[in-house]
Amino acid sequence: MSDSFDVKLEETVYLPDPSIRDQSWIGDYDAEYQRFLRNPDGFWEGIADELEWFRKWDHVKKWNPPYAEWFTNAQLNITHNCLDRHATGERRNKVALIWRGEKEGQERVLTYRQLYRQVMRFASALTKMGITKGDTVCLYMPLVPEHIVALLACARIGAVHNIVYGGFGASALNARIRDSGAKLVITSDVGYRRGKRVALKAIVDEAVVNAPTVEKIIVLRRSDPGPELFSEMEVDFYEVLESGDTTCEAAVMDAEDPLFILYTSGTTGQPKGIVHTCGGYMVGAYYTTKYVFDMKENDVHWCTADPGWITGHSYIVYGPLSVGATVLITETVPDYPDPGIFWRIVEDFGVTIFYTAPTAIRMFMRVGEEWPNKYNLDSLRIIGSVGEPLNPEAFEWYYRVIGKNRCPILDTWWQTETGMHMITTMVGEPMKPGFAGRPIPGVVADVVDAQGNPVEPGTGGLLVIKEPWPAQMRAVNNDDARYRAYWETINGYYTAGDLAVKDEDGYIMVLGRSDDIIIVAGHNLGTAEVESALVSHEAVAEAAVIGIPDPVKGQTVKAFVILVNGYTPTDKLKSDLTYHVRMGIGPIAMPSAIDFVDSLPKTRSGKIMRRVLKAQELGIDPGDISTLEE
Ligand code: 6R9
Repeated sequence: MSDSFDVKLEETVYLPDPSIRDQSWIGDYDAEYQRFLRNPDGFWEGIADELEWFRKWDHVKKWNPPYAEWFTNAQLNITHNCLDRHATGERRNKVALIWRGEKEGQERVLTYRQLYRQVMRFASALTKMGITKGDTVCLYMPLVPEHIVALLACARIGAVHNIVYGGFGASALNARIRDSGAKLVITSDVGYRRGKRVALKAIVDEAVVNAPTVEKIIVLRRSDPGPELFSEMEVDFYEVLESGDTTCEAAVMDAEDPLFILYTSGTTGQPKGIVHTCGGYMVGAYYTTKYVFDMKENDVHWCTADPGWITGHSYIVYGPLSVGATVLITETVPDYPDPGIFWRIVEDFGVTIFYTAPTAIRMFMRVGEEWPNKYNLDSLRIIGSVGEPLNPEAFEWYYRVIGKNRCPILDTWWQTETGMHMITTMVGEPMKPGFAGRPIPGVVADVVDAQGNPVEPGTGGLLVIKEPWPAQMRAVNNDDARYRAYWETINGYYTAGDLAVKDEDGYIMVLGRSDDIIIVAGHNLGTAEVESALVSHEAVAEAAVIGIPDPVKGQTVKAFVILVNGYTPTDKLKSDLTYHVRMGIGPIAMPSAIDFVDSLPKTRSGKIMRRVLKAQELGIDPGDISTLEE
């Protein structure tokens, strides 16, 4: 891990209209932050009290480092707060979910009452199938309302959901099913992407071979005519739904019962199954949705992520629904049928809060402002970014062209592990392009050296969180050592694995990963996962991958490959290997370049020094290479 280093900071400040702060839920950031510092447990208790519990807590938190419990002995069900609370009250006929397909006119709308009833019905049906509290259910679905119904139904009965992004291939899906021990897989015959069908069920068929825990597969049939279901294991989504009773009480969950497992890329070995629990996660997702997005009753919230990522869990589903908002979901990608499609959707549905990734913003910049300028974006109130650093050029473009110099930009830094936003510039506060901002009230973040000492403003270091927070992960599934490593690497602080720098005002700029994770278009990939996909090809003896800068995707994968004796380096082999990675992990992991090499730089202990490859590639100083083998 790198120690501290100097960073040149150039700052521009954008001052929002004072009315934004006056009308915001958060009000005065500094006062709120001080209020939190004076009484952290009291602060979180106040937030938790805004929600409904079946039984309240004995303690706000118990912190036995590195193990945390939040809201001990409290009882709740997150779906009660996302559904019952609204559907049995004044929001019953409020629109909960708007779905827009790829084609204009493909629209579905579900009110809170309708969503509530569908979820209960599906939850009841799952119970009848033998799914009970604590069972794991894997969801591998396109972004359609049934996806949201299925995941909420799991939460309603206390089944632990594991959502796997539909862009992952069979071997990645298999690894996740096996590690989580899923009993049931819920999928769809196809998804639609850029006008083409993506066969999801075919990938599930391959992934469940050698996955002995899987007993049933529920298939949502979207194509017409739908595929036949052959095996005993397979059941139709709507037949299942119809077999359910019209009501289904929410299971009484302990605050510390698991709610979901979500896999994120590990630096070494297999992806890590991050475990989140019911109580603390609910409070964190609710708090940040309401106070960071400043979500109000009439907002139409569009987070362009997929439920397969943490961003989708927290800011498509649990956060906005717990607040009682109207949520837009769509299968649409940003550049099909043309790069104006997102702005057209904003205009058509009157989106007020728009949350996307820097990679999309950079793509929009490249195609030009004539696309957004064709549409009326007056409904927008707040625009956000997540997934990687939002570089100042992209910030400025986003602020001017999309936000019309009027909407605050929320550049939100957080992780699968944190479950909720951690660092941003709260609405109404001065914004600094390139800087995510300051820790939100409730979070204590800092930039430190390898020993844990805070570094001076302008000096780069490691981003850490110093105090526990409710939505923190509780475990890495089946791997306590990897869980402990987060808290035990630097002085008992939570190590995020990111490099960062602070300025004099405490604003934090996130510089990128300090470890072996590559972020392609906002999606995290572990170098190890891509390398093992390459090595699984018969021609590959050894492989190393690095992230190289890409103007649109942030980074892309470059691979260095040593061939097995007897294989010849050809362009054909390059495309075979690219295809092989695509099938194994998915399109996002496909190398943009492959070099055939005779050897790889390694440490004496045999670890590949990707840093050296990277330095060579970028023509920069590789730093300390004393551990490099001959
Ligand atoms: C929410 C999410 C986490 C990693 C994180 C960091 C990068 C996320 C960022 C950002 C700079 C931001 N990251 N948001 N970097 N500025 N606003 O993306 O979770 O998929 O687990 O990725 O993404 O490197 O450590 P996850």
